[in-house]
Amino acid sequence: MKLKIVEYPDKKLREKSTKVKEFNSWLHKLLDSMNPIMINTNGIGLASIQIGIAKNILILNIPNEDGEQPDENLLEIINPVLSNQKGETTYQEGCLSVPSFYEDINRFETVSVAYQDRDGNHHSIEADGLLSIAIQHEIDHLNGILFIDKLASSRRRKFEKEYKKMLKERKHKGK
Ligand code: Y12
Ligand code: CO
Repeated sequence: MKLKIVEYPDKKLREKSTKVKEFNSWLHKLLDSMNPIMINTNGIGLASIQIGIAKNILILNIPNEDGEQPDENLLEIINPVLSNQKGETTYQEGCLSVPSFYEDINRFETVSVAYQDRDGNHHSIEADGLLSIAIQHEIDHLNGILFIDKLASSRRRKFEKEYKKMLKERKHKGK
Protein backbone atom coordinates (compact mmCIF):
# COMPACT_ATOMS: atom_id res chain seq x y z
CA MET A 1 0.00 0.00 0.00
CA LYS A 2 1.39 3.41 -1.01
CA LEU A 3 0.66 5.90 1.75
CA LYS A 4 0.94 9.65 2.07
CA ILE A 5 0.07 11.70 5.14
CA VAL A 6 -2.91 14.02 4.63
CA GLU A 7 -1.99 17.48 5.90
CA TYR A 8 -4.01 20.41 7.26
CA PRO A 9 -5.93 22.27 5.78
CA ASP A 10 -7.07 19.26 3.68
CA LYS A 11 -10.85 18.84 4.31
CA LYS A 12 -10.39 15.07 4.40
CA LEU A 13 -9.18 15.47 7.99
CA ARG A 14 -12.68 16.72 8.93
CA GLU A 15 -14.42 13.51 7.84
CA LYS A 16 -15.97 11.36 10.55
CA SER A 17 -14.57 7.84 10.56
CA THR A 18 -16.89 4.84 10.57
CA LYS A 19 -16.91 1.51 12.38
CA VAL A 20 -14.75 -1.37 11.13
CA LYS A 21 -16.98 -4.38 10.57
CA GLU A 22 -14.67 -6.80 8.79
CA PHE A 23 -11.40 -7.93 10.32
CA ASN A 24 -9.88 -9.19 7.09
CA SER A 25 -6.61 -9.14 5.16
CA TRP A 26 -7.35 -5.61 3.86
CA LEU A 27 -7.34 -4.39 7.48
CA HIS A 28 -4.17 -6.34 8.27
CA LYS A 29 -2.38 -4.91 5.23
CA LEU A 30 -3.49 -1.40 6.15
CA LEU A 31 -2.22 -1.76 9.74
CA ASP A 32 1.06 -3.24 8.49
CA SER A 33 1.55 -0.24 6.19
CA MET A 34 0.63 2.36 8.82
CA ASN A 35 3.33 1.24 11.25
CA PRO A 36 6.42 2.09 9.10
CA ILE A 37 4.96 5.44 8.04
CA MET A 38 4.45 6.37 11.71
CA ILE A 39 7.88 5.15 12.83
CA ASN A 40 9.79 6.64 9.86
CA THR A 41 8.28 10.07 10.47
CA ASN A 42 9.05 9.98 14.22
CA GLY A 43 5.38 9.67 15.07
CA ILE A 44 3.95 8.11 18.20
CA GLY A 45 0.38 7.90 16.91
CA LEU A 46 -1.43 7.71 13.59
CA ALA A 47 -5.13 7.46 12.74
CA SER A 48 -6.16 5.97 9.39
CA ILE A 49 -7.92 9.21 8.36
CA GLN A 50 -4.42 10.74 8.32
CA ILE A 51 -3.69 8.53 5.33
CA GLY A 52 -7.12 9.21 3.83
CA ILE A 53 -9.06 6.21 5.16
CA ALA A 54 -12.08 7.24 7.23
CA LYS A 55 -12.30 4.14 9.42
CA ASN A 56 -12.09 3.83 13.20
CA ILE A 57 -8.49 2.64 13.15
CA LEU A 58 -5.48 4.03 14.99
CA ILE A 59 -2.04 2.89 15.98
CA LEU A 60 0.21 4.05 18.80
CA ASN A 61 3.78 3.37 19.78
CA ILE A 62 4.82 5.23 22.92
CA PRO A 63 8.62 5.44 23.13
CA ASN A 64 10.52 3.74 25.96
CA GLU A 65 12.62 5.79 28.39
CA ASP A 66 15.55 5.44 25.93
CA GLY A 67 13.36 6.87 23.14
CA GLU A 68 13.04 3.59 21.27
CA GLN A 69 9.79 2.28 19.81
CA PRO A 70 10.09 -1.51 19.70
CA ASP A 71 7.34 -3.48 17.92
CA GLU A 72 6.25 -4.86 21.32
CA ASN A 73 5.06 -1.33 22.21
CA LEU A 74 2.78 -1.14 19.17
CA LEU A 75 -0.91 -0.82 20.00
CA GLU A 76 -3.43 -1.36 17.19
CA ILE A 77 -6.78 0.07 18.25
CA ILE A 78 -9.93 -0.55 16.21
CA ASN A 79 -13.38 0.89 17.05
CA PRO A 80 -12.27 2.60 20.28
CA VAL A 81 -14.80 3.79 22.87
CA LEU A 82 -13.58 6.19 25.55
CA SER A 83 -14.94 6.25 29.09
CA ASN A 84 -13.98 7.15 32.64
CA GLN A 85 -12.21 10.39 31.67
CA LYS A 86 -10.72 11.89 34.84
CA GLY A 87 -8.42 14.71 35.91
CA GLU A 88 -6.62 17.26 33.81
CA THR A 89 -3.18 17.44 32.24
CA THR A 90 -1.32 19.63 29.75
CA TYR A 91 1.19 18.43 27.15
CA GLN A 92 2.93 19.99 24.20
CA GLU A 93 1.36 18.11 21.28
CA GLY A 94 2.30 17.79 17.65
CA CYS A 95 0.62 16.01 14.76
CA LEU A 96 1.97 14.44 11.57
CA SER A 97 -0.94 16.15 9.74
CA VAL A 98 0.02 19.58 11.08
CA PRO A 99 3.80 19.60 10.47
CA SER A 100 6.19 21.89 12.32
CA PHE A 101 3.68 23.07 14.91
CA TYR A 102 3.58 22.16 18.60
CA GLU A 103 1.35 23.62 21.29
CA ASP A 104 0.27 22.98 24.89
CA ILE A 105 -3.11 21.25 24.91
CA ASN A 106 -5.31 20.37 27.91
CA ARG A 107 -6.61 16.80 28.10
CA PHE A 108 -8.04 14.38 30.64
CA GLU A 109 -5.28 12.85 32.75
CA THR A 110 -6.61 9.28 32.73
CA VAL A 111 -9.01 7.50 30.40
CA SER A 112 -10.33 3.99 29.81
CA VAL A 113 -10.67 2.72 26.28
CA ALA A 114 -12.54 -0.33 25.01
CA TYR A 115 -11.40 -1.45 21.57
CA GLN A 116 -10.93 -4.35 19.18
CA ASP A 117 -7.64 -5.71 17.87
CA ARG A 118 -6.86 -6.65 14.23
CA ASP A 119 -8.72 -9.96 14.66
CA GLY A 120 -11.83 -8.41 16.20
CA ASN A 121 -11.05 -9.54 19.76
CA HIS A 122 -12.30 -7.15 22.45
CA HIS A 123 -9.93 -5.47 24.96
CA SER A 124 -9.91 -2.59 27.37
CA ILE A 125 -7.12 -0.55 28.90
CA GLU A 126 -6.77 2.19 31.46
CA ALA A 127 -4.29 4.79 30.33
CA ASP A 128 -2.42 7.64 31.95
CA GLY A 129 0.59 9.77 31.03
CA LEU A 130 1.58 10.07 27.38
CA LEU A 131 -0.49 7.03 26.36
CA SER A 132 -3.66 8.69 27.66
CA ILE A 133 -2.85 11.93 25.81
CA ALA A 134 -2.02 10.10 22.58
CA ILE A 135 -5.24 8.02 22.72
CA GLN A 136 -7.33 11.18 23.16
CA HIS A 137 -5.47 12.96 20.32
CA GLU A 138 -5.98 10.02 17.93
CA ILE A 139 -9.64 9.42 18.86
CA ASP A 140 -10.23 13.12 18.13
CA HIS A 141 -8.97 12.44 14.57
CA LEU A 142 -11.69 9.77 14.17
CA ASN A 143 -14.23 12.52 14.91
CA GLY A 144 -12.65 15.02 12.51
CA ILE A 145 -11.10 17.03 15.34
CA LEU A 146 -7.51 18.35 15.28
CA PHE A 147 -5.48 19.53 18.28
CA ILE A 148 -5.35 23.05 16.80
CA ASP A 149 -9.16 23.20 17.22
CA LYS A 150 -8.54 23.31 20.98
CA LEU A 151 -6.44 26.48 20.85
CA ALA A 152 -7.80 29.78 22.16
CA SER A 153 -9.00 31.97 19.26
CA SER A 154 -6.05 34.42 19.41
CA ARG A 155 -3.55 31.54 19.42
CA ARG A 156 -5.46 29.86 16.58
CA ARG A 157 -5.24 33.02 14.45
CA LYS A 158 -1.49 33.20 15.12
CA PHE A 159 -1.17 29.54 14.13
CA GLU A 160 -3.07 30.07 10.84
CA LYS A 161 -0.70 32.92 9.94
CA GLU A 162 2.45 30.95 10.85
CA TYR A 163 1.22 27.80 9.13
CA LYS A 164 0.38 29.61 5.87
CA LYS A 165 3.87 31.11 5.93
CA MET A 166 5.43 27.67 6.50
CA LEU A 167 3.45 26.16 3.60
CA LYS A 168 4.50 29.03 1.32
CA GLU A 169 8.18 28.61 2.24
CA ARG A 170 7.95 24.85 1.77
CA LYS A 171 6.36 25.32 -1.68
CA HIS A 172 9.10 27.77 -2.56
CA LYS A 173 11.75 25.22 -1.58
CA GLY A 174 9.96 22.69 -3.80
CA LYS A 175 9.10 20.22 -0.96
C1 Y12 B 1 1.59 13.75 22.51
C2 Y12 B 1 1.90 14.45 21.41
C3 Y12 B 1 1.36 14.09 20.20
C4 Y12 B 1 0.49 13.05 20.08
C5 Y12 B 1 -0.12 12.65 18.80
C6 Y12 B 1 0.77 11.95 17.84
N1 Y12 B 1 1.64 12.90 17.21
C7 Y12 B 1 2.75 12.57 16.55
O1 Y12 B 1 3.08 11.41 16.48
C8 Y12 B 1 3.52 13.67 15.95
C9 Y12 B 1 4.61 13.46 15.28
C10 Y12 B 1 5.41 14.50 14.61
C11 Y12 B 1 6.58 14.13 13.98
C12 Y12 B 1 7.36 15.06 13.32
O2 Y12 B 1 8.55 14.70 12.73
C13 Y12 B 1 8.56 14.41 11.36
O3 Y12 B 1 7.61 14.59 10.67
C14 Y12 B 1 9.83 13.85 10.85
C15 Y12 B 1 6.99 16.38 13.29
O4 Y12 B 1 7.90 17.25 12.70
C16 Y12 B 1 7.57 18.06 11.66
O5 Y12 B 1 6.44 18.09 11.28
C17 Y12 B 1 8.63 18.87 11.06
C18 Y12 B 1 5.80 16.75 13.91
C19 Y12 B 1 5.01 15.82 14.57
C20 Y12 B 1 0.19 12.39 21.20
C21 Y12 B 1 0.73 12.73 22.40
CO1 CO C 1 -2.63 14.00 14.92
